[in-house]
Amino acid sequence: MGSITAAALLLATVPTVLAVTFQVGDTAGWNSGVDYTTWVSGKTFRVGDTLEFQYGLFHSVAVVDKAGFDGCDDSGATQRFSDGNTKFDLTTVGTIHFLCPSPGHCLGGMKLAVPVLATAATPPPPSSSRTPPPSPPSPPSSTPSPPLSPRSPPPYASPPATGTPESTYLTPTPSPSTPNAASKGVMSYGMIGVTMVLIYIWSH
Ligand SMILES: [Cu+2]
Repeated sequence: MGSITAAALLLATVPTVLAVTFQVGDTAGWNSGVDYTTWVSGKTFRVGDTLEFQYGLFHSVAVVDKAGFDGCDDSGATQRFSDGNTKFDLTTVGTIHFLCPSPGHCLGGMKLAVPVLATAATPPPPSSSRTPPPSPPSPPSSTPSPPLSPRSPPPYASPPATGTPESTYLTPTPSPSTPNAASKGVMSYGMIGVTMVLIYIWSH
């Protein structure tokens, strides 16, 4: 997937992805006999998320401070709910404390401390660190240049296959150097190769 597409998808889905509704206690709900410390552990709560408390007539929800939480004292509760299905929006960073004010319930463990983190950081700029990787250094070109000065008899010293071998042997003519004629050079190399082959054959 291209980075632009991924970024667009991410941006398009941020609002729905980040808002999570937590069912407090999962299927057990807000109830006695549930270990809410265990329920909280491993979960990440952020501003914008929602806690949903579902509970029966014998329970309710009180928002307290840490002292109230520790001492199971709801006298200083800042909010109370008893509708049986309380959706509590997490709006501030920090730990928020709940307890059930029914007598003995908090002491029995019906208390909940939720650490709320800030909203997930805004997605990083899509193309900030997307510089292409450095191209590997090209290997040094090590094509050996062919020898420029022929050390064999010139092309015309080599007759076609029908010629007499003696003439080839006996009339080595110095090579007229023609350094600037590329086509002549190619032809010369070809002819030199043929000549050397012929010399090899004839001398054996
Ligand atoms: Cu209760």
